[in-house]
Amino acid sequence: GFCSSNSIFYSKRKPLPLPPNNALDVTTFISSRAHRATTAFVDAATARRLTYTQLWRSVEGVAASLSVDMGIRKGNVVLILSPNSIHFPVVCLAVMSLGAIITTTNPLNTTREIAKQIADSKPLLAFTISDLLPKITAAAPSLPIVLMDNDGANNNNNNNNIVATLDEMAKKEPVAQRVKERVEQDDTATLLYSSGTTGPSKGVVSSHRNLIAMVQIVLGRFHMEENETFICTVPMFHIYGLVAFATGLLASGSTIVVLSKFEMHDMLSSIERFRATYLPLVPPILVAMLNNAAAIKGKYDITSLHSVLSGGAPLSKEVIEGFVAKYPNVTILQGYGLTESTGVGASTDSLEESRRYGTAGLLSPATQAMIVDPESGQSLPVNRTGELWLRGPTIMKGYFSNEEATTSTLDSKGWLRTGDICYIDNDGFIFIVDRLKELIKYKGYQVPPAELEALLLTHPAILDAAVIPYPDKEAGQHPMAYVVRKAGSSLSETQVAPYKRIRKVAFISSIPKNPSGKILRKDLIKLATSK
Ligand code: AYL
Repeated sequence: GFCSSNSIFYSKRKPLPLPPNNALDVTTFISSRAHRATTAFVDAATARRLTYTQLWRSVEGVAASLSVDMGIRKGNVVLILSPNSIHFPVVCLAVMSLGAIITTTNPLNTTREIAKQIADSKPLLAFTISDLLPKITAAAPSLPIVLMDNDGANNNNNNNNIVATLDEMAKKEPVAQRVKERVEQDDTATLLYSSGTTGPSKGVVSSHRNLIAMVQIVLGRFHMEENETFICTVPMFHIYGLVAFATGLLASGSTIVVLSKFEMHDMLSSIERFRATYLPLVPPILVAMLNNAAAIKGKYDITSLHSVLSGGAPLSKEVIEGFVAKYPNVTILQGYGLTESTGVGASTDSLEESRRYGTAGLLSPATQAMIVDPESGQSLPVNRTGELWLRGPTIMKGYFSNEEATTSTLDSKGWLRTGDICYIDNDGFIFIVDRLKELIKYKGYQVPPAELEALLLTHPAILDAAVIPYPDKEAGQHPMAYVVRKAGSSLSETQVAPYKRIRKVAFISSIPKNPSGKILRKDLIKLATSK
């Protein structure tokens, strides 16, 4: 029978063993599950390998250097601005091992966007690569920088902000007089940025407890009797990539082949070359794989692949069915979650579960749900549609120095409002049917409409504006703007990262709003998609 009481839905997965000792950081938790014999990371471009032994040695060296040479202490924030690389996890793990906080940002972000995040999170130090040096120095002219690539150091010795290279730090003697501070599970570990249900991006405060629980969920999710080889092409700066490739999977001894960014040919040839077995993706890449299935199978040997995971945005029934038909030997799995739930809130575990087409899966272990009617605030039973609320050990502590956003998203009993419209069926499977929150998802990336609206309003010719999602087969959604003009003039689109660019504009005489001034987005979405 279905397990629910007081309209709370409980997880049907095997319960999670959570470590009882309070004094524990996520890095220690992961590294204590030693898998020293195997390869942790492979750089897809150079085939350079990092064994688990080398990984943990580097993490200890970087942590010692952060502590002794740079004075980084518990609670200090450290920024990483980097594409995926085999060094990215080393930086994250070292920072978190000290009880310091890692904040990540999208390398595509503009100087203006990065400056905003720096002003909010106040990092004491940044890790970056030489290609991104101009961006970060423009965003924060006096922020000390560690270079993650050695070539860069030789070519940039006139940049006074560079304090070290990652390579030097990794070689530091770990037994050096590192200042050992006690790290508690409730201490903050990560600060990732998300717009949540409304407004601009905010820092999501996740604790070591949140991440440790997520490590356990990731381990339970991939039944790994044998060693798996994963392809990492989703970004590590995002919660999806971070919980898999910079933390969770390292506790299983998996091998991770790292691509610096997504590129179809590189991804497919890496599967062939490294005999990869497991491929976590966002929906647009699955759509592309489906549309080019014949050419792909003719050109690449991807027979080693047994599972593809789709997460971060909805995947249509048609694409799932098409994918299953075109790649019959590959199990397609679903993952649903939020930055605010520190990753996976629900997932499917087998082809059989995924074949309940359209489901996001069963609740993660130890995770509870309610379906709440947005009108009445009542929790609803099975098969009724409302807003999904989540509770459990992975739910964030709150938004960073933003009491107002925190209290409107997390209630006093620990429930997180996801802003997703869902129902839960008789067997406990979650179906996501719509989004209550403003968020636009372009190729899995977050695009907060409020940021684009604020930007549009800075234009002298614009009186008012509203930004909504516009459906797109390949990208999932595009940002579309409704604009009320003052006088004829052209718009600038270059003040935001390319993934946030408005791809469709319509002019309107006034923006529909409710009496309190809130934009009636649903009316505009209806208007935009009605023709
Ligand atoms: P954020 N189906 C439909 N919508 C989804 C799905 C999905 N499978 N996953 C995420 N979303 C939407 O913070 C939904 O609206 O994290 C949700 O509220 O960038 C929003 O995206 C959250 O966006 C995984 C799988 C982590 C997923 C994730 C979370 C990534 C998205 C690890 O293995």
